[in-house]
Amino acid sequence: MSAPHDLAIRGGTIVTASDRFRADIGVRGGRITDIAVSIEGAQEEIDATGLLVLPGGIDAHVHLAQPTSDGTVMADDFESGTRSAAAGGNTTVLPFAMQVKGTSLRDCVTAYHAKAEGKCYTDVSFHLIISDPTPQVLGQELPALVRDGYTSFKVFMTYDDLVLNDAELLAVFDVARREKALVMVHAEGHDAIKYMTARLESEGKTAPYYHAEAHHQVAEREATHRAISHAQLTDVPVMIVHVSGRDPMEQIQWAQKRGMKVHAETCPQYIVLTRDDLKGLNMDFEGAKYVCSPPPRDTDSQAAIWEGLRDGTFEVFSSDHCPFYYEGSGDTGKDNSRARTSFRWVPNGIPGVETRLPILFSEGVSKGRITLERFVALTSTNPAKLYGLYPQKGALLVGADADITLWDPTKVATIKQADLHHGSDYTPYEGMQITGWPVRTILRGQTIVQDGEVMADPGTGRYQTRGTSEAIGRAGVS
Ligand code: DUC
Ligand code: ZN
Ligand code: ZN
Repeated sequence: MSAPHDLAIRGGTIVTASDRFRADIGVRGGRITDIAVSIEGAQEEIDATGLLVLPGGIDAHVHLAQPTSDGTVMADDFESGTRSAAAGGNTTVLPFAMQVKGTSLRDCVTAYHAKAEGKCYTDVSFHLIISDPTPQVLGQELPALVRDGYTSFKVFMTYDDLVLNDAELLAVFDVARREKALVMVHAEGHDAIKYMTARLESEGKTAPYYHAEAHHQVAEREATHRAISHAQLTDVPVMIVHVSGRDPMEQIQWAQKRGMKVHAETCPQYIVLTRDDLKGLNMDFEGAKYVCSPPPRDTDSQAAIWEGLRDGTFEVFSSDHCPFYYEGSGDTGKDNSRARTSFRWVPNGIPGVETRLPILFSEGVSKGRITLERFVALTSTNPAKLYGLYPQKGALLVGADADITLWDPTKVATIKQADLHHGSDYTPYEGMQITGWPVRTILRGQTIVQDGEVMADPGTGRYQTRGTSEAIGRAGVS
């Protein structure tokens, strides 16, 4: 008689967003078919004694193979980016299909699918970026794409190539309400950043460090409040992404206390880096390795972000993996000839898809700042709920995809570029001591990474069409 399960995971401690308990898991046909104190035999047996059994990580904010307008090159395509994600304990990532101004949104999505096809180690699903909200885009393309399962999109309040003015933001929010999509907002005030940049440059302050002054927390606070106001006027839920510090967080809490549907995401760089990292060794160019937007702030903001992670202000913890080379070849990296003349030309973004889960686990769970259940909620279950993947993803339930990460809570490691699987030539977290590490990543019942070794072929990951966000539909985000 054939074994009842394809795979049995035995002896581990299952952790969900609300619970932890000792049980075995049975898998058949890529789905969880059994969760019980003891299950029957299987073709493949995994002994998870001493390990945590977690729903696979879902990184809801990554940038892969995104076009740039300045000659710099993104260091990860779908192959290296999802390989790195899998090695870091993730089973699904959500990158952005970015509309290039003057082009059709649908064509951008089609081109992005072509880049991903046959390349992915993890499952993927795309958010959209709306940079050109023409009547055609708002009236036809965007509604059709939402109905096709692209149920979230991002808008920018800064960057010359991407910024939308207030009228455009309101028009996009209105489409989101009508079509039941979740809007993600990059909240930094464009004019304030431009003013600060010009002033700093006129004072000869051009080193990478001054990026952190130009992208001041006040400009983020102002834009966060403006985004919230627009969401209130249009009566639509919003997700404020990559919140960096106390000031914007307080605006979010102000709205949440009044019952507004304002959701928030934060990222590793805001709990373990500060703006001083942008100084490099002595205000030298090495600081460019930490240039991202919004930039890391100070220790008071780090403490505030931890409060927000604990008290539920933040529901999602993503990497904002936006990988560039530091050196690159020719002028394609952060260290390019224009960037040497001013911080304004340093590409904004840092790699982090592989280190997101270990950093939050080590700094959060191992140091007693957050519970294991909260870790799972922030990194898997809530992103699945908020981006329309739940309960197929983000859950250890009978019938869910068998996307599972086995986690060794006692494993001590040091983050080193040499050990990572991404395309970048550096990590901003070099030398960080970590307690707790993912030791096996299982996608739909198949081991894709074990002890840092990639066990699957590119193309194992599949595209996931998504449903409506629970921010719009049901309540229940933990
Ligand atoms: N916004 C992001 O979401 N990622 C990197 C750069 C940026 O500005
Ligand atoms: Zn952004
Ligand atoms: Zn981003």
